[in-house]
Amino acid sequence: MKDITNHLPTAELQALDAAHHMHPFTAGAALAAKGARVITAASGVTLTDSEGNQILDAMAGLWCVNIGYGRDDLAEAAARQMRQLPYYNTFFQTTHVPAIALAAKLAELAPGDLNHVFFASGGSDANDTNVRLVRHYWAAKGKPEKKVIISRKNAYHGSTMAGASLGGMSGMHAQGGLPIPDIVHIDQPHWYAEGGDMTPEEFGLARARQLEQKIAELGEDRVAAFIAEPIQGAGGVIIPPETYWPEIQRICDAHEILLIADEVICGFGRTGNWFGSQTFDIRPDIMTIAKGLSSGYAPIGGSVVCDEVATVVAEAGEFNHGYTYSGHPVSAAVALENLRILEEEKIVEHARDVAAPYLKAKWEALADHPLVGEAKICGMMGSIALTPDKASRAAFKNGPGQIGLICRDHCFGNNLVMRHVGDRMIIAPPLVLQPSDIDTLIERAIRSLDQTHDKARAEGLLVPA
Ligand code: PXG
Repeated sequence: MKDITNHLPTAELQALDAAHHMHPFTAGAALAAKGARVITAASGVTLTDSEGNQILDAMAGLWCVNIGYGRDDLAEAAARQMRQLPYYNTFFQTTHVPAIALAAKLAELAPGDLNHVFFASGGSDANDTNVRLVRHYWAAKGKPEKKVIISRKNAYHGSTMAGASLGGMSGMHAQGGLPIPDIVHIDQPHWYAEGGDMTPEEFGLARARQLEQKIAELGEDRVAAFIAEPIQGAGGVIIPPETYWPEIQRICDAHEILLIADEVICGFGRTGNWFGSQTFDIRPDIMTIAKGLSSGYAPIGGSVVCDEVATVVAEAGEFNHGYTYSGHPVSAAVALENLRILEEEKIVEHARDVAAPYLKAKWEALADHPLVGEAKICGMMGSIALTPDKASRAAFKNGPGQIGLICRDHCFGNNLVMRHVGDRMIIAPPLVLQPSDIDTLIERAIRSLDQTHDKARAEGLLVPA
């Protein structure tokens, strides 16, 4: 077979891709007919594709490249570790320095008494760990029936059997026999779409109190944990009303329910603090981490666990759980180097004090666009809702996703990666974004919104549901 390199013509790469590569969350036949965009290189906040386009990546890859692309120090850290010790496991009473150092560093960074780390390869398998861990914890405390986990509709917690079951995506539950038993879902705190005539504050309380109602319905002695993202990411960057999290915290405390904060997207600076739990004053018993932990340079995730849960599990004998790559030395070394850079270069502070305030002012002004019903942002994750009727927050008559997709395609055409979730447009750019990048981002976003508006109007699509 001939070498497959960046130098092959795009069409040839696309044909090979279509013939052999199955893409995640993709309609395979439709993509094969169209051809995937081939990304060949990246630097800072900019991607290069096989046609030479320079694209501003306002999604930081898949919400993960927090420190930006092209950092040699991370490449060096990986190469150094590969030469020193490319692999060893952490089973059978062995350990190694990268896993030790990373666990200790995470214990230092994580809030409260979250002092213990169980490593995984990403966020999905870390959430699988969480399901087994919390059930095992309650069983070890003599309460084996305390095993139901409450989650939320339209949550995203991964793609494994447990991760997708915890998630509340109906399209995922419809495939492959999900959810697994003893996982239940309450409604999401999505005021714009579901809040009706309530104020956001009333609605936040009402949605939080569904947790208390669900606990009462199931019986407190059956509920192990509640899991939630501080801000729903894949669901459409849904920032909950201010009343929501304090009430959730009160309910978990009052009913002896473990609180799992899924920080896979919100962690490592995304919301302007190290963790989303700090931004919303949440005191989780367990945090799920991945993505920004290594800025996506190497696959790694994990569960950061509080003293009480870790101690009970440690004293309960063997926890029959683990992955070949739990604490993989190369991934751990890359993650450590990433955390060093985030700290030493004060990138979280840059996001909080420089990039986020500048971006917020410009992002929120998008709400003035005729196609935009709301524009919300927290730290470095934002969303706008597209609507045919601003006053009523109406959805589009043709159903969700049509206008969002048109807008996403215009963004691509304008060299901007801005995603759509239904008819919400979302961004989560690298934290190292500078004000001049933000000007470019907003300029391209407005151009894309204008083009979408023109097309939707011309085709008679601006009809409220
Ligand atoms: N929890 C959260 C909150 C996530 O956002 C996972 C867990 C799973 O992590 P892994 O590393 O197993 O993928 C995620 C991942 C999207 C999209 O379309 C989002 C994610 C993954 C794939 C697509 O926005 N988030």
